[in-house]
Amino acid sequence: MRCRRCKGPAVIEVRRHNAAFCRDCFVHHVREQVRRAIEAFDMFGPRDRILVAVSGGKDSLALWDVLLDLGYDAGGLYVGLGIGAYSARSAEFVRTFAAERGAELLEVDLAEEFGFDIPTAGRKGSRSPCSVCGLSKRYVFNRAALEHGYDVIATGHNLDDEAATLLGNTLRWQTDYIARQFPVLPSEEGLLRKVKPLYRLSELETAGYAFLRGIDYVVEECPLVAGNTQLRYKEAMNHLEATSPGTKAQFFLSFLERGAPLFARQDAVDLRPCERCGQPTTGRFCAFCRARAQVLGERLGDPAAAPTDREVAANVSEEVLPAEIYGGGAEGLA
Ligand code: Q46
Ligand code: ZN
Repeated sequence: MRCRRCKGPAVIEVRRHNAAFCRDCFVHHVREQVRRAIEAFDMFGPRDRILVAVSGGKDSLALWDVLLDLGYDAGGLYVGLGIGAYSARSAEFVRTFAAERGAELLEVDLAEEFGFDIPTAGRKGSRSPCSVCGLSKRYVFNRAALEHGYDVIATGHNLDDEAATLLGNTLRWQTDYIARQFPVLPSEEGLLRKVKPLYRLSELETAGYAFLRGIDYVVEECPLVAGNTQLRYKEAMNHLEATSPGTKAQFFLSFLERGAPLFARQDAVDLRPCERCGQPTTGRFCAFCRARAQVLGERLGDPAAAPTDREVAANVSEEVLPAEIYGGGAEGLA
C-alpha cells in the first residue's frame, strides 16, 4: 500500500476514503478534517479560548492535541466521576498529556464539589449511572468554562458517535433531539457555545491518530457502561459499515447537509437562573440540582423537584457516549 498523498509506504488505511496514508500524511489528513469542520461551522476563531472536555480517552485527547497543533488557545477540563480505578487511570492520562504540552488543565471532582460520585448516583437516584453522568458532565462543563473565562466548549464526539445518536433519535423520531444534533450549539443565555470538531472523523481515525502521535490514553471501558442503548446503535452502524464502507459518513454528513434544515427548531426556550445554583434552566431548579438533591436525599423546596426522564434526556441528548468506551487500540493500522 502506498500513501495517497506522498506515495511513500502507507501505515494506515481509511476504507471510507478508499485511501491509505503514511504517518505524516495521516496526521495531516486528521488535522485537515478538523480544520474543515471548524471552518464549515464557524466553530471558533483564533482569539477564542476553547475548553476541551477531556475524559482520558483517545477522542478527547486527540482533539486537544490537534487544536494545540493548529495554534488554538485550548485548555482541558477533566471531571472526576469517582468510578474507581477507571477514573483514577483516566485522570493520570489527562494530567500527563497536559503536563507534556504545558496546557492549562482544570479539574472538577464531583464528590468534592457536589457531594456525590457516579456509582453512588446510580445506586441512590432513580436513573441509570450514564444518565446522571451525562447530565453532570454537561453541567460542570458549562459552569467551569464560564467561571474560567472560556468562550466555547469542545467535545470529542466523532462520526461514529454522531451517526449512532442520529440512528437512535431517528428510530424514535425524536424530532426535538434531531434538531439539536448539530456540530455547533450556539450560546444562549448563560449557556456557552458547544462544538464537536471531530464530527468528520471516524473512531478508527481518531484511534489511529492517537497511536501515531504517541498519545497515551485509557483503553479500558468504563465499568458502568453495560446496558447502555447507545452501544446497540453503534453495533448496528458497525454492521452496516462493514458491508458498505462509508455508510456512517453518508448517513450523518448527508443529514447535516439535507436533513438537518428540515428539523430546525423554531421554538425559543425561555431560560432563567436556577434558584439553587444560578445556572440556566427552564424551571425553578435546574435538572442537575434536582438530580443531585434526589441522590443526596435533600429537598429542594419543591416536593416534585426531581427531574423527569424527559428533562434528563433533553439535557444529555447530545452527550453521546464517546467512542473510547469501545476500548479502541489501533485497529485498522496496517
Ligand atoms: S463515563 Fe459516564 Fe460514560 Fe461511564 S457512567 Fe456511562 S456516561 S459509560 S461516557
Ligand atoms: Zn441548579
